[in-house]
This record gives sequence, C-alpha cells and structure tokens, in this order.
Amino acid sequence: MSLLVAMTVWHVEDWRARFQALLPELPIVTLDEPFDRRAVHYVASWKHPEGSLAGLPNLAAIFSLGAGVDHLFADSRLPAVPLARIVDPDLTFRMSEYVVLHCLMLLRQQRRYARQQDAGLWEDDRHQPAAREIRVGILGLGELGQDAARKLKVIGFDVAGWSRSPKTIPGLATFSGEEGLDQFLARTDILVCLLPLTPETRGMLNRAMFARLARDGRLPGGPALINAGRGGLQVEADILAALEAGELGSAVLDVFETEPLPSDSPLWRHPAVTVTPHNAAMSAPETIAAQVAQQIRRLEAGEPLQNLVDPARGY
Ligand code: NDP
Ligand code: OXD
Repeated sequence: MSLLVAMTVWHVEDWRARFQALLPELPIVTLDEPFDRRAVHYVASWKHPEGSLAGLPNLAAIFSLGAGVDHLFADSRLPAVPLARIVDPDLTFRMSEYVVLHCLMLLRQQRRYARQQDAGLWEDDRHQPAAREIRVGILGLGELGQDAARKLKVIGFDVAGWSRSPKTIPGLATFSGEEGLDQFLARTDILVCLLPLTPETRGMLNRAMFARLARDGRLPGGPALINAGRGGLQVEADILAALEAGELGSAVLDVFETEPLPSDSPLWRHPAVTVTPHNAAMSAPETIAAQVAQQIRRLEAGEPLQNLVDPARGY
C-alpha cells in the first residue's frame, strides 16, 4: 500500500518528506520515479498532470492539497473515487483578513490617499461614508464566505451573502439561486467573490453581472469587485471594459484567468486595479500534510472521510 504525491507545481520532494515523517509505515511515491501502480491506495494532489491518476486499480481516495478542487476536475480522466479537500481554520482566517483589509481600503479610499501622498497633495474634499452605509455582498457562503461575513459585520458593514442552497444565518441577509441574484446584486456596493470554480460559476463575474450592482453612489468611485475565488470565475476583458465605462469603480484581484498574471496584462498597471499573486489565504504545508495523514488514518480505522467533495456539484 502506498501514497502517491502528484503535482506539477511545488517541490514534490518536500511533500514526500512531510508525508514520510507523518506516515512512516506508508511508502510515499511520486510521478518522477517508477512505482507499482497496484500498490497506490491514496493520492495527494495539487494540479497533477492530466491522466496521471488513471490506471490505479486499488485507489481508495484522492486528497486535494488545497481548499479548491477545480484542479482535480480539470483532469478528464480523474478516477471515480472519493475526493476530499482541505478545510483549515488558519486558511479561513487569512482569507477573512484579506477580505476585511480590502473592504476597508475601498471604504477609506486608501489607494487615493496613497497617490495623494506620493504627489504631496493635501486634499480632503470627498464624502467619507461609514461602514454601516456600505453594502458588501459575498458570493459564496461556505467555509470562507461565512467567516468573512461575520468579521465584516463586526466592523459594521451591511453584509449579505449568496449561495446555491437557501440559508438562514442570524444577522445576515441571505439570497440563493438565480432567483435571488438580482435582489442580492442590486443591494451590493462591494462584491466579494468566494465561490468555487465549477461549470456553473465559470465566467459569471462578467459585464452583465457588474451592470446589476447598486447604482446609488454609496461607495465613492462606484461599485467594487474583490475576487479571491478563482480566476476562471472572472472575464478580465469585461472587468477592464466595466472600469472604463464606470460600471465598476475598482477591482481587487487575487486570482486570474492565467496564473502567473502575464506581464503584458493591462490589469498590472490599471490605476483602479489591485493585484495580489494568489496568496489571499494559504495554509502551512505542515498543516495540510497533517490533515491528509489524519484522513488516511481515519480510512485505515474504518471511519468516514471528512471534507468530502461532491463530484456532481463540482465542489
Ligand atoms: P465551500 O465549498 O465551503 O463553499 C462554497 C460556497 O459557494 C457555498 O456557499 C456554495 O453554496 C456556493 N456555491 C457554489 N456553487 C454555487 C452556485 N452555482 N451558485 C451559488 N452559490 C454557489 O468553499 P470554501 O468557502 O472553502 O472555498 C471557496 C473557494 O475559495 C475555493 O473553492 C477556492 O477556489 C477559493 N480559495 C481561494 C484561495 C486563495 O488564496 N485565493 C484560498 C482558498 C480557497 P452552498 O452553500 O449552497 O453549497
Ligand atoms: C486553495 C488555494 O484552493 O490556495 O487552497 O487557492
């Protein structure tokens, strides 16, 4: 019985060492060496090569080494075995830091003041709304969306959330499905996307959606987008066109259609765009490895897997 560590990014030997330390009884193999495909019972993957997990006859489970699982479903030959992902409070809290930071940066117009400081300009002639006047709409009310919503509320923002299934969350205005989307967008000044990338959500951050955001001028500069979900959710040409047309006032992007963001992308230099390099929320590799090791021990003890992914929903 062995664990196959399969990745196209990161240092596979570091991961082998982590797993070896945690699971000394289990041989750890990688795609870089010959290995017995019948012996592989578990796979730990982060962006494994397409088709590389086919032909593992005794595979019992695949573990995503991140919270997102779109990288698994990108493989058209993904084996039909249980899939589990990482759910980690540390990652969740870091994502909330990112969301709160950027909502406050937008609320307090911090980029404008930074530009003024660079120019030695003392200019305080603009309306400064309070957090309670600004409506934040969070797309996705899962592990990440719910924690960000709680923390934004503590600061005083007027927060709502949107999810696939209806939810009742004390103190939060909730909307669901296509039928709830119009109402949700119409009361949103800052749109925060914490959705997974699935066939249903791909490309939904587009110009038609931006046109449905609140238009009553509460946020100086106009409605804003923060996307820390996945780059495939956004249409970058539409973000640029909406900024140009004034339908969006600003965009904060942690994820991109192509990563790393190509050096000739106009997003890099756009004055109303903030770019971060897909690091809104990270887990310590040791924490991820420990969670996978614990899942393997659970399976070996006949206990059910935690943090299962539903292949029919794609998340
Ligand atoms: P969860 O699975 O816990 O939550 C997903 C949420 O999205 C749920 O509320 C779900 O609705 C909702 N959703 C999914 N599909 C739809 C749809 N078609 N329409 C409406 N709502 C939908 O995921 P997490 O919160 O843990 O993570 C979300 C994503 O964040 C990850 O998939 C990943 O892509 C990204 N991420 C980004 C990181 C970064 O550093 N930038 C770090 C970690 C994650 P329902 O509740 O009804 O199921
Ligand atoms: C993740 C990520 O999905 O870091 O964990 O994007």
